[in-house]
Amino acid sequence: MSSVEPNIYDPQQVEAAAQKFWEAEKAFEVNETSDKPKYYCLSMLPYPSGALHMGHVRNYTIGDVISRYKRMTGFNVLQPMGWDAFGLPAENAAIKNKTAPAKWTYANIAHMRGQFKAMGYAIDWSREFATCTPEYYVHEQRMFTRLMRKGLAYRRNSVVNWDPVDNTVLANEQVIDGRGWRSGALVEKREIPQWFLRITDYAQELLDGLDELPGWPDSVKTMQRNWIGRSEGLEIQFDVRDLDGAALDPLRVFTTRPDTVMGVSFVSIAGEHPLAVHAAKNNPQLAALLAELKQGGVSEAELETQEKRGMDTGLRAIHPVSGEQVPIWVANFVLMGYGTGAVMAVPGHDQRDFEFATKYALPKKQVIALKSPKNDDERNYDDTRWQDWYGDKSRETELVNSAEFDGLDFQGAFEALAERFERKAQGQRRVNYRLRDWGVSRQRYWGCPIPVIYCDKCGAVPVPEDQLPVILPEDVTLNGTGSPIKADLEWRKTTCPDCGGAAERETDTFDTFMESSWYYARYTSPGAREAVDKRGNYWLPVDQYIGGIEHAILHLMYFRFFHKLLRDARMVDSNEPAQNLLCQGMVIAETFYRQNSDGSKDWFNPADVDTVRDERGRIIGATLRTDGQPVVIGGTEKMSKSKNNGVDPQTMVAKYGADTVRLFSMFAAPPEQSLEWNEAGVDGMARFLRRLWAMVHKHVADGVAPALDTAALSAEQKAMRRKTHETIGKVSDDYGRRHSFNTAIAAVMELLNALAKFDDASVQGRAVRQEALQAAVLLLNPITPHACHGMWQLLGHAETLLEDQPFPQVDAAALVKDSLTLAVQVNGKLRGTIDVAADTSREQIEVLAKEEPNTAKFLDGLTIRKVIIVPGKIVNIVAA
Ligand code: ANZ
Ligand code: ZN
Repeated sequence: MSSVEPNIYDPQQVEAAAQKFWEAEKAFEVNETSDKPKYYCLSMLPYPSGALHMGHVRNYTIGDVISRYKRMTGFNVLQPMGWDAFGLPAENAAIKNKTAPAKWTYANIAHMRGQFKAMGYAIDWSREFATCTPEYYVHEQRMFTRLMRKGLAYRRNSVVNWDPVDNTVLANEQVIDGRGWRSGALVEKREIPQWFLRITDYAQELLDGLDELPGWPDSVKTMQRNWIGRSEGLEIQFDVRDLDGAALDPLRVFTTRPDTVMGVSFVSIAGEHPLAVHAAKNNPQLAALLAELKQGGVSEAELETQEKRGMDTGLRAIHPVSGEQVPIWVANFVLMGYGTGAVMAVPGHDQRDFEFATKYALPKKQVIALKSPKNDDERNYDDTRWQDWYGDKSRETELVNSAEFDGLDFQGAFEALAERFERKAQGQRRVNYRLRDWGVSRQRYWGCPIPVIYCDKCGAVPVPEDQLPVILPEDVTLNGTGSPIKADLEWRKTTCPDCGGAAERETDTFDTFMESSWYYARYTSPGAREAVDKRGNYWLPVDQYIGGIEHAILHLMYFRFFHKLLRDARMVDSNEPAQNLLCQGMVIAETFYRQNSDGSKDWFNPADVDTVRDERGRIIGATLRTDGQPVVIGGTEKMSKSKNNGVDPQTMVAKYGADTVRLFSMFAAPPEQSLEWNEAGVDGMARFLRRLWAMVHKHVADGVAPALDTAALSAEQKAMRRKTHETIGKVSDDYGRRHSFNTAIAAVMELLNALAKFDDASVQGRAVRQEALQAAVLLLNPITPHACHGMWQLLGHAETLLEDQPFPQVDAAALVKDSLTLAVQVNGKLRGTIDVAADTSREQIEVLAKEEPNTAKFLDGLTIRKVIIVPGKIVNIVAA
């Protein structure tokens, strides 16, 4: 019992001792030679912003609890950690603090690593990496050049935000109300060449793969499905006539509703559509509109809400069925990047077309009707109620005013029209995805250099593998008006790998989502010459992934995409990177403020406010500690800088110890739900740990407990022992299957309450107590590993790694009840309970039930018709 001071619980000392032991033992370093089954538990890697916040604490504590539990139940557990170290905040901090982003980042990592270690996470630190080091990103660059050669990476023009004063490209988050964050200049849209990864090639597989992920939350899978946005439809060809009636190249539209084709009264095209550009050549008014449409937002949300605008191009389309001529209009809601950039407009049945046609007085026509209308309202089409015929999928509809297609339902019409257009070579079935190729170029400095060389003769050439990595210079100064490598002509200058002529390097860097798309694989193969080696197939897929729901779409999509790229490069065997996903809820806290005369608010940190609570724990009064004057209670919000309601984990750890912080963050809420931080609750957790420690200490003060003899136990001892084993059963299920850590903790608390009442100093009484305390320590170990490390020694064991102790097992014999509690009902209503010996006869149970005082009262004056006994549970007396 080397390092543990047994009398009182001293978290600082206990935690330092446990951490020292783990470190010396290299307790959590793992390899692939174990004969145990592997378990890869991964938490999303943090951005090294400077300090650990409570969101991190919650995320990594969940991962740590699962990791330690799995290790105790016989798995070879990998829990790694690294740093998502590239990104914009480092550039901003560098400008503000006049330092280099690299220096700021590495300093933050050093600081945060210390904070992580103080939390006692069971991490294999030998695998740690920062994604901003060449040793890491060389693999990313190599992968990219291979994707280029495969045609999966390509370059095309795409729109960026341009700050005309700072002469720089801005990230979306640097555009505030349409203006540059530093210069305040109105931001312009500019088209520049950028690199893309062909994720759309994997759209169907990314969609289908979701069906193979039963361990992912449905909400995440739904978001991914919507993001991929698969729609089945037809591409239909319309012949086109120029202003003078001459034939132009035909136009193609994509529609998911070919059944409405006879309702087409015009065609809408995007402003960038070639036909629009053609028509604008001799039409200055139209040209002006096209120029205007280029400005402004390109997000779908903006397009949905924008006022509909457009103009007749004067061109005409020939309806592919009726042969009629319909006008071609430019419309601001048609996206060039989706489908074909052209829409067959059906204002009788589509909302946007309806709004557009109403504004420009274009004809509307009904072609869909309800099959069995209930009244005249439903029978008589009225174009102000187009939704009635469009939105209601529950009603059967049929085609009308559609010549030979009349009477068909949606599916019938779809098939008939698809067949007709395909036969006449006027169209074909097509599947479209909303998913776009992933633009990976960023015009920022602090990112992984894109490994491409531009040669006047050879074009864009991938950097040869033996010339990788392309190293980002770290010793730079940032002035905020552009990337230092763009300004560094020496760095840019190089020779063409193909022709040997003078050439220039690409100065854009990768989107930082690139680094976080494959880091999970790198952890499996530290030091490997390629991104992953055969160790990848030992550890992958990840068994449990844990992170924030804010990553439900982008990160998790890219992560799945990269796994498929690695698979297709024969680096891993599996199809999906992670089998189970847990998205933890937010950490929230009360907010407090005072309103200034100008309407602005001063926010006060909860640590600086004294509160009064009602009997239900709700805050009903609050005063600022420094002046004693009231502050306004603002309600609970996600912890954030803007509301100044963050609680610093380091302060909490210094005050209470890491175990208390871990315990509170697991106890206060189930992992998926919001967790409200309140210090009274933290205090309660600290008291609980002190009490447990004291119980252990008091128990061992009388010397080592004798061996348990299960045959020699009294009824009370048996009952206490049953409680211990019921608790083991419940906690195992809560940890392993349900991830319900709060109820696991509550169960151990209950066990200790029972133990506190178990006042039995006899030989077997002490043995029963020893078993219960040992179980409690092992059960809590995943959550409060330092205190448990210490208490295990108090209980008479040598200092050891509790993760290598087997998790307590339920002794089925201990669960058998000598006596049973039965509910007694009269006509199905609960009237009382009786305790009976387990072997009591049915007849005897009937007698006891009828004699139960409250039951007897209800039976008074009634005749008993029947007694139904559900063994071990209920006695129901039927009486009238
Ligand atoms: C005729 C029609 C009639 C349509 C009707 C809808 C309802 P999803 O399901 O999202 O794939 N569309 C096609 N390309 C477009 C583009 N580039 N910009 C804007 N809208 C476009 O949507 C497919 C539907 O969106 C297509 O079906 C088309 O309008 C429109 F009662 O064609 B529909
Ligand atoms: Zn060349």
